[in-house]
Amino acid sequence: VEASIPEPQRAAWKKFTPKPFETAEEFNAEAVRHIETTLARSMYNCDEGAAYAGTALAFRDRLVLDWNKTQQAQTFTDQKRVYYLSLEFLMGRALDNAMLNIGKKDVAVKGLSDLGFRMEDIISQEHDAALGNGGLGRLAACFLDSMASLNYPAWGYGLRYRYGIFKQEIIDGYQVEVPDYWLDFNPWEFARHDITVDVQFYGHVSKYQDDDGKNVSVWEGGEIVQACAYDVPIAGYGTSTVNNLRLWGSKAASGEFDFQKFNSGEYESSVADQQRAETISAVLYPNDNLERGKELRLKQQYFWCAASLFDIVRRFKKTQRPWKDFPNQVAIQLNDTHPTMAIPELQRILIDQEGLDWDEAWSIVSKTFGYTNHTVLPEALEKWSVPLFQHLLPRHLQIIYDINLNFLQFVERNFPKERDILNRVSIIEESNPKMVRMAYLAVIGSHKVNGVAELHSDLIKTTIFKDFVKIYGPDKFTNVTNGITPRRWLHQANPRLSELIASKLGGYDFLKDLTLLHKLEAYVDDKDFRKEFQEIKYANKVRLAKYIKDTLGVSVNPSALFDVQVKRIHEYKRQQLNIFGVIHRYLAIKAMSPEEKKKLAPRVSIFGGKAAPGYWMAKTVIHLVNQVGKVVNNDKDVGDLLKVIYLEDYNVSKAEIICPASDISEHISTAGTEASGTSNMKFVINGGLIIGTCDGANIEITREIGENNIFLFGNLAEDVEELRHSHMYGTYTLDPSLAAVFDSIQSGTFGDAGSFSALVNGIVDHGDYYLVSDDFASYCKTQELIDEAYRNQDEWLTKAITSVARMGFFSSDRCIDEYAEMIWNTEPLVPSKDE
Ligand code: Z2T
Repeated sequence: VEASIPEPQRAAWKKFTPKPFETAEEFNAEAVRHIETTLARSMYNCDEGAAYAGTALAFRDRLVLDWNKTQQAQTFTDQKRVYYLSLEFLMGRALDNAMLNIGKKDVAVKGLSDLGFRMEDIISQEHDAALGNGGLGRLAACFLDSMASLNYPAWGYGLRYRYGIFKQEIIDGYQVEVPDYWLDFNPWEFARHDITVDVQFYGHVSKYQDDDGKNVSVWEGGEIVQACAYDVPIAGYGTSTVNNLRLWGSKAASGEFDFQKFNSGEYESSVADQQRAETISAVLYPNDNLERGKELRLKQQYFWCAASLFDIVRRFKKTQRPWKDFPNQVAIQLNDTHPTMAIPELQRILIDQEGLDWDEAWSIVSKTFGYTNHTVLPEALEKWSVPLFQHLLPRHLQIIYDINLNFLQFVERNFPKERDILNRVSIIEESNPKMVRMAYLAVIGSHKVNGVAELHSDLIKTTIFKDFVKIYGPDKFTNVTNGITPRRWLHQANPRLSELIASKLGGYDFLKDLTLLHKLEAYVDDKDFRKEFQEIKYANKVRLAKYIKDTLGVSVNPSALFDVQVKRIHEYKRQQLNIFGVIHRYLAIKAMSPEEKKKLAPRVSIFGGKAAPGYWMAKTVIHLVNQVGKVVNNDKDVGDLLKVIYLEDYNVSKAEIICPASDISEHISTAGTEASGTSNMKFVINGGLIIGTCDGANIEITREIGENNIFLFGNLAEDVEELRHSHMYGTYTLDPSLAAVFDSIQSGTFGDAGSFSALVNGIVDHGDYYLVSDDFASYCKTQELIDEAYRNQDEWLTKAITSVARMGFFSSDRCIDEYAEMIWNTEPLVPSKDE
């Protein structure tokens, strides 16, 4: 309050409130001013990078004015806020998104062209903000977009990694990782040097009795690391709401600690302390669906949770409400188990610092949190060793033991006859060393738990959380099927398609209510519409073909069927099934007569995606795809009929070029392993068809678009367990055409056979855990159906248009409304039109 301008002086202030630009001229005035002053450059050294910076700063100014107002209004009305805690926010580029959300892109296009620049060139200057691995991180980014667009008072909390996900180079067919230092120039963040939180690690716990004879625990000693806030404005589409994404950077705590060392001549060791502290927020762990139990990762998690909770509690305390109001004012969503430390941290704040009793505190805690699970893969479920925990966070370990004790007593009272259940549901796994099971802690500390697609939400109830359904009843568990923001994934990535849709639907309302797309079905037989739709797909393929030519030097025919699989490389996602299918096709082409060849639709198989640096099998798959490409692309017998492309460094901005350019995309995980998948949605909404297994959101996509419009194949989730069992104990015969593929690999067709033996042996000798052989025949058969379907371009087009029209369900706006209604109990705060 002391910081605010006194009433009598406010008129003077208001007179100088900056006016946002409206015209191309006014935009240029701002951009040029920024280039000349903020950047200290002139027209004699204004390259595209400088023009990007000037454009970004001009738009940033507009954003900041609305941001200030939004935050002010949210504080003033003091409604319930949502806090989305995620270790990953895979934002991609911000400029185009900002221009489209604000609605002034046309003005900037005109202005920049007056200065001699083309908008595409300027947009492509921006470095992706790649603070995430894949689906989980991109989902968080789509959710931020939707929460702002729907006017929910919501903040994201994350870590400000100095290095995002590594950049991938393909050298001699192998993945090479290059560090992604992205902060050289980032106009989208604001360092809040005044907003810091001290975070404690290590030390020990002492017990005292206070004056009332109450036991108090005090966490003492250890070391302090400082969290510094960096804020990123998150603009909504077609609204003035601008929410906040707060990212924490780590620094050595300033003050006596440092100072003492400095004065006693330990300058070097104080520099070392500084560097050790900064290490906490230095790098994003590059694993998707894998947890390796590293101490630094636990440090990251606690650092970020402690800083965020302190900040949230500080904001709540300013309202001077009683503690029991906390869950009515604050909803915290845990994006997977990574932020689970927020649960014992809030309990610790309430009992150790605010003096609440355990039960009162726990009732507040367990009403505040919701937990979203994103995987059932056992290797991705987080467990921390108790000794590590004890060392790093001794007080939190005690609190977790107490949470566990209370929980187990509750279970024992309710299930007195069941001996095993206590062992099964205990937060502490009685292994050597003992482990803290974070998913169980998240379930116990939250009021709702959700999966991310119907099948996945059913699976968590029958597998990993089965006992908890029995204990709490089924209502604690729910489903929110994932979605994507149509702003980035349709309007921004595919402006021509968006424009075509708008021309038929009478405007862009569908970008805020995606179910309006259903009206497109009326145009499925409209000649002009069909022609334009088809031309747009072709133009997008031409753009991708040019990109492939420019980056890889390979010419691909834009009339060929573009078959795309881009996602993290993982055995469960089965890129190996795809490349074995490609080899099968190659062998078939080699054996074809000229007549047969004439009937075959030319294909371009496009792969892209990063392997975790330590994931050797995934790297082998990348190598195989590249080796196959080398052979196939240079085989005169094949010509245009088949090309195999590996796109380097797949990321968000590349996805924006790739998704609109596919005819078929592949979503072919072993049934029951892909929790949802979200790129499937991005491809279909851009007029591509998909080949997929009955897994994750594929099932609901089928329900929505109709089974005639999707190519499904393979075994069902319910049969996976038995099939795996039969591999190990039954008689197992390798699919014969897969055997032929393996023969060609082993005879050295694609280079040294030894390089790929682990890949082959995993299937032939080691149980084929991901059921590649079981699904191979069905996969190849379905690929033939696709060849046939593609020959009938008219029918293909009908399928594509119908599918787009039926994708309304998959907007992340729908997800956010469901979370708000079922889990957060929050309402939008619609901004007022006036000042
Ligand atoms: C991730 O991207 C996903 C799940 C994880 O579980 C971790 C990461 Cl980094 C811990 C993905 C799922 O694999 C995918 O099916 C889902 O669509 C996505 O999260 C968003 O829910």
